[in-house]
Amino acid sequence: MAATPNIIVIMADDLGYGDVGCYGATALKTPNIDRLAAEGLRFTSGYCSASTCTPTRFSFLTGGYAFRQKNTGIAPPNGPAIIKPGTVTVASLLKQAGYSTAVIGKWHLGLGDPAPDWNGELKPGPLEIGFDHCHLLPTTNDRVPQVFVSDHRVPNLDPKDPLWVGDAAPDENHPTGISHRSTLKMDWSHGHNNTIHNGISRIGFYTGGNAARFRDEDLGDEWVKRSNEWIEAHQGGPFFLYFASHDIHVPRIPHERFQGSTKLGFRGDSIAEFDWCVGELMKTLDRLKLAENTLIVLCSDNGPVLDDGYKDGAVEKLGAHEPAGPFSGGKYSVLEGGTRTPFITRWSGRIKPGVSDKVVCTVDLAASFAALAGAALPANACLDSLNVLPALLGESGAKGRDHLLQQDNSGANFGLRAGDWKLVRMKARGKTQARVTRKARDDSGGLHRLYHLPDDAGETKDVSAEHPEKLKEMIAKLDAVIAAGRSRE
Ligand code: NG6
Ligand code: CA
Repeated sequence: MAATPNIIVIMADDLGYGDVGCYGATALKTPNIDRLAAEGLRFTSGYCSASTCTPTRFSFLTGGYAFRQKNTGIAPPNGPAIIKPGTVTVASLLKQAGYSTAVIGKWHLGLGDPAPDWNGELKPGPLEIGFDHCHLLPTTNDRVPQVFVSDHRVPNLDPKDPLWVGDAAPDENHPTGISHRSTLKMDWSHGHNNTIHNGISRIGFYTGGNAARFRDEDLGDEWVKRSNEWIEAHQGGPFFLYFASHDIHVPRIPHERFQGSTKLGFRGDSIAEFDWCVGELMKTLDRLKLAENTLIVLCSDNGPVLDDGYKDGAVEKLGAHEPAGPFSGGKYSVLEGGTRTPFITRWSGRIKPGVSDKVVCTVDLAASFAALAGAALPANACLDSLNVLPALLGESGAKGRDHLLQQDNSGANFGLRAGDWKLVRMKARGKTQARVTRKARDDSGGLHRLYHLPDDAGETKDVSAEHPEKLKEMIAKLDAVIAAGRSRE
């Protein structure tokens, strides 16, 4: 067993705590994720740092909370690279320690400066912040354009059919989800009614690049194929692969072979597809005899949502399934359901299988992997990333975080988890709240609320009146972490 193992971070999109079997789901089966958990460590307090995609991915890569930086909210189709070249990232730290590094899947952190040059060189991007290779879906698949970005280019672009991407329709006859609604193969429910591709209307407009466009149904297969090729080519290691699945984000269009495979509609079928992807990666490691030499971390970029803009049956077919498990809130929320997600580590032969209640977060992976790889963490980088490696590896006596800030997309609402206590601060209300469980929404109640998680995991009973001292202490702690500009010493 090598001291510096390969590392694969498998990040799901919008996967909730209760969406997989080993976290309690009974309405569908996730045999591969369950196997990963059975062979590794399943965290019951594993978090991402934000309840939407872009801020979580920003903080995962940079090791800093996104609310500390401007323009880290959900990135638009023509958004520039959010992480500036030269920034210390989890990838640059590992690269410096001798790792080969790649990101395959959804990016959603912007490309180019001041905007992506779709027909030219797409830089800066991942290759300017520590990745040797990338094969990307540039934003999310409900946003235009439906093309891949491989290293600095859109592959298969025909120069005679240039790709144009914009915020407004190029002309008044441009077909949209509004003008051609009856032709759509999946109808929209809110937003998502601009340019149509593959029978699905999206956010934003584009024309051209037809030879470069992909089919939504093939995304999962593409990520697996490309990842397998890259792992195989770098099997001598050490390597770091960030596998950024688009499942189970909208539009949920799993491959035909998964459509109808669960009772939960396309949302459940996309979970089945994601589970399949996890299984394929595990198979590759087994085939190459790398399981004992590879640390896998499985996590999600935010909690669950049902109707996120398309009529895909997620609401109607939910039945008794609880996407956020026992928690309230979900995507867009600072309640536990927004950021507490499936979080599993596996390193065969090294991590003793089990369950851990230690608090760990995706923002900690940069400092923890640096420690694992023996890379020096500069004093002024990755300021909110704590080295929780012993907890990730399940070492006895290991501590997790003693506190964690959770943010939503506004960057103005916060959760503070500290031990058994949870403080919620709601400054910005009612913009993007999503009801995914049958429990409380987080836009009702006062500015500050206090919950005692062991008795009230669902954050339904504000106990701030009963515990004024604790409330004061938690507010002071939240203010202090924000004001300090960093979490680690
Ligand atoms: C929202 C979109 C939602 C989703 C989200 C980003 C609307 C009404 N809602 O603005 O559909 O795309 O952005 O999701 O357009 S994330 O997981 O990438 O953060
Ligand atoms: Ca997401």
